[in-house]
Amino acid sequence: MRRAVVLLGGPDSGKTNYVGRLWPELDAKKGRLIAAQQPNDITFVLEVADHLFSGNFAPRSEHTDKRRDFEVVVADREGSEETAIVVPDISGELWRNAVQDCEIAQDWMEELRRANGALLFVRVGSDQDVRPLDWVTSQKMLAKLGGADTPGLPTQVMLCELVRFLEVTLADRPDGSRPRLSVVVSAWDLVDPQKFEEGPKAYLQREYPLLAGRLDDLHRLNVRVCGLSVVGGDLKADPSCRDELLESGLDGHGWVAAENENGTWTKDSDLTLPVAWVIGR
Ligand SMILES: Nc1nc2c(ncn2[C@@H]2O[C@H](COP(=O)(O)OP(=O)(O)OP(=O)(O)O)[C@@H](O)[C@H]2O)c(=O)[nH]1
Ligand SMILES: [Mg+2]
Repeated sequence: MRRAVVLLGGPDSGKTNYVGRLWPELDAKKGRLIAAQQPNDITFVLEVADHLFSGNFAPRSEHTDKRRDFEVVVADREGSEETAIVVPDISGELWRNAVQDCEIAQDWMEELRRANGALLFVRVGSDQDVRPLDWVTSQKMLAKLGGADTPGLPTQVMLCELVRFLEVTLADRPDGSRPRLSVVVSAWDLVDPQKFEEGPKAYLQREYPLLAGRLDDLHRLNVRVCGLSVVGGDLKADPSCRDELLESGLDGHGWVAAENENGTWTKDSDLTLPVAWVIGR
């Protein structure tokens, strides 16, 4: 069976680094999902993984108008039926343009229709995050600028629109149940212990209240929120995380913050979790 899992999110939201980390995780065969066959062409994924292996985050996919697909056949560890998953990595710039112009290219539209699940990325501490401006102040500012430079589309407005795309396009799952959406708050290693404890849902409520409200009110999609750290720390600011990685490789580095039944959050070392849930039974 072939399933598409769509990866969406604004610029700099962590999509590419996740795809690059997902492959070594599937290949290590320790998580809920394992690679069942060697994929055909994964040059782009290997390139991203190489950055991580050498102790750096992979650079953003700015100005690439080509989508890059990661296709792999997976199974769960009990050796259930194999599922081919296709994870297209499209740059956040293109997603943002699609929202701004109210237009999605035909081939993505078809991909979304075929997909029965998606991962929506939001990142902690991104300088690409666009905040809604105070209306009065921004009017004054715009008047001063002569209206030349309009502020960009606020990130949470863009995210709400992406959720709407998903609502109208994603197909029901083969068993007739609602399509699933994993909302992934990436770079979750950057938050302090208290924020970690409150969890990524509370983070969304505080930082992107419009999006959080929208997610609470979704009837068509089954939503789960998680936090993500692709290597367990910040390779740019934390030399010890980098050294450890260089010494012992990717295996065992990185985690997903998942919600327990009692509402607490814990780290799960299985990085396939957001995808496993989306395609799982
Ligand atoms: N600390 C930390 N930073 C991360 C993590 N994942 C991604 N980042 C940071 O986020 C930046 C953007 O990540 P990308 O994977 O390039 O994001 P993207 O969504 O593919 O961005 P576009 O290609 O522009 O759409 C990286 O360069 C890192 O600086 C993480 O797990 N932890
Ligand atoms: Mg990218």
